Amino acid sequence: MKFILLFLALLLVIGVGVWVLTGQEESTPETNIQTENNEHEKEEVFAVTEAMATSIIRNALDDRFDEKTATYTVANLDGHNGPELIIGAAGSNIATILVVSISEPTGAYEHMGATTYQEFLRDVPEVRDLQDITGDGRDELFISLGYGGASSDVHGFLQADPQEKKLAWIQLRDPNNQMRDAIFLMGGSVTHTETVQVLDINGDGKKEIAELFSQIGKPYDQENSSPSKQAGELWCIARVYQWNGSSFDFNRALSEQFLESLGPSCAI
Ligand SMILES: [Ca+2]
Ligand SMILES: [Ca+2]
Repeated sequence: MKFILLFLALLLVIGVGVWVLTGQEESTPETNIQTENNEHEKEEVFAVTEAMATSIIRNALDDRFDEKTATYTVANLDGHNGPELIIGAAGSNIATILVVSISEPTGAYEHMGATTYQEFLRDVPEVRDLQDITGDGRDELFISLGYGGASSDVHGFLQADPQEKKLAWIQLRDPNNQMRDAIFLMGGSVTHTETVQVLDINGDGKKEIAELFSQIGKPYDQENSSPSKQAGELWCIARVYQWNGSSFDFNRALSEQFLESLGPSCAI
């Protein structure tokens, strides 16, 4: 009798063992498929809905900034792991540009850098263009920092560093050899206009930053340090900045080349 009980107990143990092993074998392929799906999802670029963006803006901005007037642009600044959101917002004399990386289609995000500054004009910053101007394959941010109507507007260039989670102004070396943030305060009037744009002046496939001023009357002494030419009633002044690996440096030869390439009225 004892032997029969032992035999039955043994059968039970073997049975349970086989059932567990079979169950594991069956579940193993499912686990693999699950892992593949997760990996696939990470590489997937998903759509950012307006509701998702609004919710992120509300969470990401602190109470110094007005979330209702905030602007946003969807970008891919790091080349993987889903889209980034570039948010521009302003408060009382203060404005910010911040980048968050949206890691999941649910709207979960990570902070990827921010720059906060005193407002130049009472306006909300907004992305004007995303372009790789440093030639490393990653886009820089060309931002409108404020628009003051016909008389003035402000633009700036920012570089995002996804690894360091930093967002910093691109550095510029001006004609007087001074380093400064790549922020351009453009004045404009009937007698004076200024523009800033990204162009390949010398056709080498790399982008330069070009400033062009035109005004009635000969430039003042200080502005004489930049190449200028007379075009009818107008005087045109050009400043071209070339990337040197860490900053955009004023380049006199390229500035002259740029001026020469312009038509009689200094139009591009
Ligand atoms: Ca770049
Ligand atoms: Ca070039």
